[in-house]
Amino acid sequence: MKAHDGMYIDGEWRPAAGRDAIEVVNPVDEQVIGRVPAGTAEDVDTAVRAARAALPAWAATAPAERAARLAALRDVLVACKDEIAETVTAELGSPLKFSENVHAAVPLAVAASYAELAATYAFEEQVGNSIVRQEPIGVVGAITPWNYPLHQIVAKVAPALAAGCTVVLKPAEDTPLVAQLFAEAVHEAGVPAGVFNLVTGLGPVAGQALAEHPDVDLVSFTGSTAVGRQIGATAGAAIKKVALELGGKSANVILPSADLAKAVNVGVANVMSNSGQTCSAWTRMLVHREQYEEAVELAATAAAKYGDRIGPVVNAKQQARVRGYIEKGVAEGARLVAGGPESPREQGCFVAPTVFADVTPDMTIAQEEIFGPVLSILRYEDEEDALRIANGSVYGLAGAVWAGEEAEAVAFARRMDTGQVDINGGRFNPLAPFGGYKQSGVGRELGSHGLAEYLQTKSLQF
Ligand code: TXE
Repeated sequence: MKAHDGMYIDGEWRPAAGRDAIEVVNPVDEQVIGRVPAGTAEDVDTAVRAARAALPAWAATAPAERAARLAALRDVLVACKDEIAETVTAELGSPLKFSENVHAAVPLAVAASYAELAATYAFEEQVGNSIVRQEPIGVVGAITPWNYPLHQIVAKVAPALAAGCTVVLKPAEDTPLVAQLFAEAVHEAGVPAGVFNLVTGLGPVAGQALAEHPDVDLVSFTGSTAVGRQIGATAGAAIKKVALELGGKSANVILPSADLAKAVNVGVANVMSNSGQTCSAWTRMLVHREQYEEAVELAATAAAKYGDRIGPVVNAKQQARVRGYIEKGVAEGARLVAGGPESPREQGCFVAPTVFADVTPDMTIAQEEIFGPVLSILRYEDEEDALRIANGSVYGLAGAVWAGEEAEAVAFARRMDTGQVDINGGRFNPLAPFGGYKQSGVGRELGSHGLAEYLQTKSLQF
């Protein structure tokens, strides 16, 4: 795997301030596949200065010019989509087909959507006797996780650039290689020097330095609730805007009128996809008591078919964490019907696709984000009970409802305290806003709502 030994700052690869490096490990065989520099506060400061210096000119470019750069970026990403998929597979461990169809394909759709939105968005409008302008918020500090490594980057950088902001990105330490590939693509797309900068490094060092930097105007973070809380507190003290995309514990509500087999099978696939490392995964399946045993049997059969084909989780720490949750589920009295704490392979960070039945809403596995291939199936008495269970979470990121008629599912979805609901399966829409209610976060990503996060409003009265 190709790895740069520098930081991408002000349009070029520069040596890092310190000598420390981060080893990138493939979780399938736990071999080191590359090394990237571990950035320090000094690297972050250099990058923020470059972003600040580039801001006035970039903010003043015509939206059509920014749209052209984003379209060029999309084209470069299309040209290297195989390399993107191979890189994500190497550092995240996801099966190559999944990397091609999701990890490489989704960011292309998002980049394309922002190339279009940059050109069509109403950055200025007449309201009565005023002109209301949407102006870039300034220098953005973007901190991203490893679970959808390129998507998370593009979902922040593309709208920031469309808005006229400049960016310093600190990607996850587990998946820095695809971030370096992205920096190369930005360069090739002709984005001016300093508009996008990359500092690789550890969260508590480079990440924290970026989140606390006084010359960063907006911090956009995706990751754990614990770190999000810390970043939110720091930003609050500095009266600085933040966008936080945090954890989830989404409910998949199967109403009695639904096609049960379809709902269960798609539900299991949703949780196992990306080895369960999806913040919006439908990790709580809610089934009516009369259909409960049938659903449990269907889910156990579906999960057993996946075996180790879902790929490993990202690293040994996450593997231990997920296995700890599985052990806790057993200890708290849930019924294990597929998988379990033993790894399906001797080597690598694999976790068996796991299904728990007889899960009650108060159990740890029904409340905390596991971030692994683990499904909890809960029983409900009637629709009101289902709603109470679905909304009985500190999180509110996503969810799903299945019913015989779409209208019935929509009526239920309206009452869910969550930012996004898939109706009878749903399909990804790069223009639909994504983000959380409650402790799942602050702000929205994707589409025009995602662009608006990077803008501030000025009104001129005549
Ligand atoms: O997250 P971290 P981790 C959840 C999921 C997972 C758990 C732990 O439940 O099991 O979090 O994962 C940077 N200041 N999600 O430990 O640490 C870090 O370098 C500034 C959900 O990997 O939050 C990385 O770039 N930055 C989630 C990013 O934060 C800091 C996706 C995320 O890492 C920092 C990932 C600090 N003090 C995990 N500490 C989702 N919402 O999709 C770390 N970072």
